[in-house]
Amino acid sequence: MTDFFKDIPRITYQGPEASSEFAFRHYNPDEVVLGKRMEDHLRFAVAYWHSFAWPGGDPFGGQTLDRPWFGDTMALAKQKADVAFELFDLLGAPFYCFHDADVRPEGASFAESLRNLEEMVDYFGQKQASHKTQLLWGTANMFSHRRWMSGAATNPDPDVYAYAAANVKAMMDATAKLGGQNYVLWGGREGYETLLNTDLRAERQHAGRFLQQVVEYKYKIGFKGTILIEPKPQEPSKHQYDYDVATVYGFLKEFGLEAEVKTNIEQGHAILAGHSFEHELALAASLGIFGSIDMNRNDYQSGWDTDQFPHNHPEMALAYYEVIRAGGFTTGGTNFDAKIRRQSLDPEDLVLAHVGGMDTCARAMKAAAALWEAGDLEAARQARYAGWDTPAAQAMLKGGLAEAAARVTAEGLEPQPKSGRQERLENLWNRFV
Ligand code: XUL
Ligand code: CO
Repeated sequence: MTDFFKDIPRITYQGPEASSEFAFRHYNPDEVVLGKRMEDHLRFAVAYWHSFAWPGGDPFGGQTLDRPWFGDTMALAKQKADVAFELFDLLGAPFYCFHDADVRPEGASFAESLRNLEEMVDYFGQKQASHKTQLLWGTANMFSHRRWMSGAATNPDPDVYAYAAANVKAMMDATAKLGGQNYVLWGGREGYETLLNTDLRAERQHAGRFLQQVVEYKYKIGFKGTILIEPKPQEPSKHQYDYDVATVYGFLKEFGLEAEVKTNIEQGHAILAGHSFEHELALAASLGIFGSIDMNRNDYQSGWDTDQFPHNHPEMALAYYEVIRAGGFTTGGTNFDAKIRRQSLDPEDLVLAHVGGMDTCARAMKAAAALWEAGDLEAARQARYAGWDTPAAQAMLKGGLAEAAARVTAEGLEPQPKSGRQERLENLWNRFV
């Protein structure tokens, strides 16, 4: 045991009237909603990078957080892991997620970095064996070190492509060894800064072949998890290739991967792409590529990827409604890709940020589940499209344009506009949140 969280109690469900700050008011892991325990619906994960590796910097200033485990030795990396599992225990979190660079010191060579990673994977394996918390997903950080500045698989330098392959292979091996349920690829610098020096076609071909190699390797090692792509439109690159769900789907189709790869959709990334979170979730579900979510929020005024903890449950209810409509998570879950603010120095801040995030999501999920159970919204949606249930309507989809057009004169069609009832549906929605 470290003493980092000393005197902070284990967080338990105490109901909305709880008097302590250190309590769940809405997240009751054992409460059954839509036939499933809340814990199994939400599948919360803590993100290692924000909570244990981030020093508190912003574009104008450096480290504000002073953590006893900061430093480049294996002993400190293990201390960090000890503290991480203590937080997971306090929260009762079922999952965590990490990048290679979050957990091991960078070595002087790839071989040394790999040895460091493998030692940490063994350490995590021991921790997982004696704790509840398991691995939701692993991923490779191919954006922080200067070698990635012009991209990883899309780098003009083929040696960097090789280095990217080595990193992803190592992290897929690590994820498989730890029983991870997914493997995530977020194309941190897979994009461009200026078209003046960029061959879009070559970079796309290399990214597509790289992803095929990832899928081939998944089968080679018998990894049972899901491969996930995480869309984001910009930041750090000016333009990222995995812009949004629609763009990712087109990319997967081009390289024959649409049945192999799904999406990890992040709230803040959806907003940066000019969409709502629920739009991205609904679109992915409708395309059969919904996998998992990165939960957070951005500051709506600054336009930066500020990765804050969610605290707006009516907004999140719209998202969880789409998760429910999609049939819920299978291998995916709710990963808090969220960090405390750089002024939030205390260990309590780190714990309570997660408590608030988990409560916000639980409240949202319960509201969405109640509306789903009531069925009014789905009934209204079905009624709106009911005209398509007729044989004549279905026949139009089988025949050609001329046959469809012939109905107009043959049946004397004169379409009558019908109300979309938006405000009535919004009022219905508000009765549940
Ligand atoms: C960056 C981001 C990453 C990915 C994993 O915006 O979301 O943390 O989730 O690399
Ligand atoms: Co993310």
